[in-house]
Amino acid sequence: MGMESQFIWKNGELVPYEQATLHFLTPALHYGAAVFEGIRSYNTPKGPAIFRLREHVERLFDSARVFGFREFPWTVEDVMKAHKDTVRANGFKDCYVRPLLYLDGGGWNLNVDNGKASLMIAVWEWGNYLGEEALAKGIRANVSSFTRHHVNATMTKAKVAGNYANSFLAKTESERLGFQEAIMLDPQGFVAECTGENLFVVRDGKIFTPSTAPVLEGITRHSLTTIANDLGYSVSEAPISRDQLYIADEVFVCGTAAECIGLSEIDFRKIGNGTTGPVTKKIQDVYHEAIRGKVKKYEAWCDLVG
Ligand code: PPE
Repeated sequence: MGMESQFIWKNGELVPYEQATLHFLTPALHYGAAVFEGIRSYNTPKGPAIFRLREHVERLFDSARVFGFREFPWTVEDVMKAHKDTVRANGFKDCYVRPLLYLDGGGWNLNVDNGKASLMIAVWEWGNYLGEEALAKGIRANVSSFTRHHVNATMTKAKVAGNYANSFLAKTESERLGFQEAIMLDPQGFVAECTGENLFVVRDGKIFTPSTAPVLEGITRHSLTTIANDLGYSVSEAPISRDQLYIADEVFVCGTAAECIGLSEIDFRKIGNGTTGPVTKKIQDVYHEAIRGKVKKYEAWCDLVG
């Protein structure tokens, strides 16, 4: 995967890609003491636009607050502008955008207050996260042998870098077993989310998703819920058991990187017709139009880079 770009935004200025480096003794690297976002910019009829930029930047700040950062020298508006500047400077039409707010200089002794916050923003061209065939055919998933975080362990609302050790365990196991994604259960045994996506189940024309309590409050989850409601589907939050996945008509997962992808098979059991189901397809189609600024009522989700 080519992650190169011309510039990376670092603490207030755009620096050449090669210069966005860190010292080995940056505490964030040793303890995962950093928070991040995954954002995408898409080309729209009015030019490149960052999808739901404000919501992502607000969640970045929320993650920082949850982790314990108390001071950072930027406002939400500053950081939104920094994202646009970075996308514009690199000239990409479609790209993934990755801000990371990390604990820098002097943060040893496991106390956030002993370090300071630094922020970098990178962009790169990133195609379909779950593979080129995933869109039409769906992907095969397993239920992970690893449990998702307990709500009072690592704080599931925050995209803390260190939290992703749990995702690494599950995703590596899943791919080594020959699947493409892992579904993780919460400590009570109910379906939580995937390693980098939220999850929805369709049964008898109704859509269900786990409550946000133990999972990341996905922005794509919110967008798809809005689209599904506008298409006339009811979407409710409900506890979902492992066997409810097996007997669902459709299961789909969503995230900024993955977008909206159906699951064709879970734990060697075919889901529905074993490909992207009809409800998933309808929602997926509208989402793909919406992110590219082609649906009037969702135009406000596309923040023009200018
Ligand atoms: N749950 C998790 C654990 C998660 O990481 C993501 C995003 C989501 C749900 C969906 O959130 P949202 O993007 O707001 O709809 N995962 C990001 C990082 C993936 C990665 O490999 O890194 C993403 O999709 O950008």
